[in-house]
Amino acid sequence: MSKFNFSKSIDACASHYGDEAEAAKEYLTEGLRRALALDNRGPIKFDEDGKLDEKILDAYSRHGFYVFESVIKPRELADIQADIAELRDRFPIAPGAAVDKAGRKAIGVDCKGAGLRWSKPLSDPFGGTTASNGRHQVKLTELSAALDAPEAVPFILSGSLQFSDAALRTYAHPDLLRVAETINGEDFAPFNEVLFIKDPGLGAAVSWHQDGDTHWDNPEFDEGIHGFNFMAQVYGSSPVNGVWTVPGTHKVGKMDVKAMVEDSGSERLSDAVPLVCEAGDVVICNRQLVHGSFANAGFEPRLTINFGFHRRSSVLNVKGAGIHSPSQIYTDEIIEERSKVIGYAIDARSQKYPHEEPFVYKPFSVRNKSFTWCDRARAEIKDYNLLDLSI
Ligand SMILES: O=C(O)CCC(=O)C(=O)O
Repeated sequence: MSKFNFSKSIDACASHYGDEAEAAKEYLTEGLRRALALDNRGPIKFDEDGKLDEKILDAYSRHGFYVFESVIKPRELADIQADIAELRDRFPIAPGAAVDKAGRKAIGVDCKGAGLRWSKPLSDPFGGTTASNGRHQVKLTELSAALDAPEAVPFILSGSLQFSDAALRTYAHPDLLRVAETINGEDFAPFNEVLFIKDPGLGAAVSWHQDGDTHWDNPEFDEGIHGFNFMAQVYGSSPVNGVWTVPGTHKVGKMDVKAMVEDSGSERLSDAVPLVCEAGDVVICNRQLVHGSFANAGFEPRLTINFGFHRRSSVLNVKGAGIHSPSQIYTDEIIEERSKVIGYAIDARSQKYPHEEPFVYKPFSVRNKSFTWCDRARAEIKDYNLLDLSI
């Protein structure tokens, strides 16, 4: 039997869809089967030059995503889970509140950058709105949460590296940064980092969309021009609570998602598959891929540590899209300033895992720049996400 058995959650989730319950159940079940039949999952492998294995690169290019299994080992995973629990204890008690549930100053309350976003349980807050330059073209079905559900639940935490040391350390995972180096070049640049929080019975949907905003009409357009996200799974990811993608759509430019929904006869896009993961797996997901997630009406939690990287040429001297941070032209100086968090993360990771060989980030090593993670550095990265390289 497969290690992935979500039948109880699939039944519970499908039952929220009323007349469409059977269709939802069939879609979730079939999607799981089709996802597991794809040839895009397994451990990270490198060739003798230290580059990502060619077969993995081919599968990533073909489908637009790849599930790297068991990247985060049990010790690190336990550290992340404990850190996230502590972090959540420090969230404001409600939207707009200044204190956490213990009456302490809550995280992010004095930050200028985007911080914690809340949502109505099982809603779709972005679908069919102008949020993020209108990239979520359709509204997904909003489901009814339990009568005792809170009015608003934590949904997305932006600028997450300033709030979670464990997320900061994972950001510098040497294998993941080597993947970023193979795909985006040794001068790769950061993008942005968030946590997606999808608690069972509460987590909201993120309607179908493509992430890129800037280069759709660029004569140099290709499948990698808007970069990729790593999606590290803290508790795993299922057809019910996970992101779904439409494989191959990262290659074909800007898509008409409304037409895709019409062609499929419902929001259940016919060619989509879910990202199916165990805790500790990390997905690499092309930002141009059509993707989204349904409201989590199942029993398993999902929390994704999202962090993306770009090719330098995609951001250097490019005007930002204004989605993740205020729009401006990304000069060399801005990119260098935003990249500091990579240096701090590598040192933070070395302090915790001194026996691991740290990643060497070439843009700093060629200039003999080094970084030390300490209280001063922690203060320095406050609001670092105001410089997210948003394209
Ligand atoms: O994690 C999710 O539910 C949505 C992720 C997503 O849309 C993104 O990373 O762009």
